[in-house]
Amino acid sequence: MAGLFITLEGPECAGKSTQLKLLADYLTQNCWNVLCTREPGGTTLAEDIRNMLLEKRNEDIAPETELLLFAASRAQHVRQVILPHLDKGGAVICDRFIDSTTAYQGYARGLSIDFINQLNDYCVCGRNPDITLLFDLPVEETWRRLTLRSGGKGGDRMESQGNAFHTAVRNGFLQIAQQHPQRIHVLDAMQSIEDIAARVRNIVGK
Ligand code: T5A
Repeated sequence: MAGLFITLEGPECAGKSTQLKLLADYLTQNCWNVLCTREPGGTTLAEDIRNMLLEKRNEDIAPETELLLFAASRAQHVRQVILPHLDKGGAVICDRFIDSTTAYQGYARGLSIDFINQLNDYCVCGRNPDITLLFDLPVEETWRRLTLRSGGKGGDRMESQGNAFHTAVRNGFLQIAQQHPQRIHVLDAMQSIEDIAARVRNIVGK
C-alpha cells in the first residue's frame, strides 16, 4: 500500500491533538510529506457535518442519523483528502477515524457493530490505517481535563453525554484494541506529554 496512514484514537481530552503535532514534527524531520487532518472534518463539506454533529442545539439527533453523518463525513474525507495524499506516497495522520465510530456509535450508543464494520469498510475504500495509536484515559481524568479546558462551562454535544456513555466509549476502545493487536497500540494517556511522545516515536519508528 502506498504512503503511511496513522490514526489517533481515544476518549475526549486524551491528548490526541497534542500528540498529533509532535508526531507530525517527528515524521517531517524523517523526510515524510505529512498531512494532518481530523474526523469528523478534513474537507469543507465534512467540517460542515462536524458542526452539525457537535452543536448542542442538535441534541435530538437520532443515533442512526448520527452514525450516517459521521460516515458521510468520512466517505468524503477519504476520497477527497486521505487517499490522494497516500497515493502520492505521503504520510497522513488523522485525529480520530473508524475506531471512534465503533466505540461511540457502536459500543456506547448500542448500534450494530456488524453494520458499523460494513459501513466503515464502505467509507474507507479498502484503505485501513497502518498504525492506530489508542490513548487510554480513565473517565474521571476526561472530566477533569474537560472541566479545566471549558472553565466549567460544559462541552459540545458529544462531550456533554453522561458518565455511563463515556465509560462505554473507553471500554469499547479497549475491546477494539484487543481485536486488532497488530494495528492498534494502547498508550497510557495519564503519563507526561513527553513520555507519551517518546513511546509514540518508538512505535512509529519501528
Ligand atoms: N466522534 C468522532 C464520534 O462519536 N464518532 C466518530 O466516528 C468520530 C470520528 C469529536 C467528537 O466526535 C465524536 C468523538 C468526539 O466526541 P473532537 O473535538 O474532535 O470531537 O474531540 P476530541 O478528539 O476528543 O478532541 P479533544 O481536543 O477534546 O481531545 P484530544 O485531542 O484528545 O486532547 P488534547 O490534545 O486537545 O488535550 C486536551 C487537554 O488535555 C491536556 C491538554 O493540554 C488539553 O488541555 N493534555 C494533558 N494533560 C496532562 N497530561 C497529558 N499527557 C496531556 N495531554 C494533553
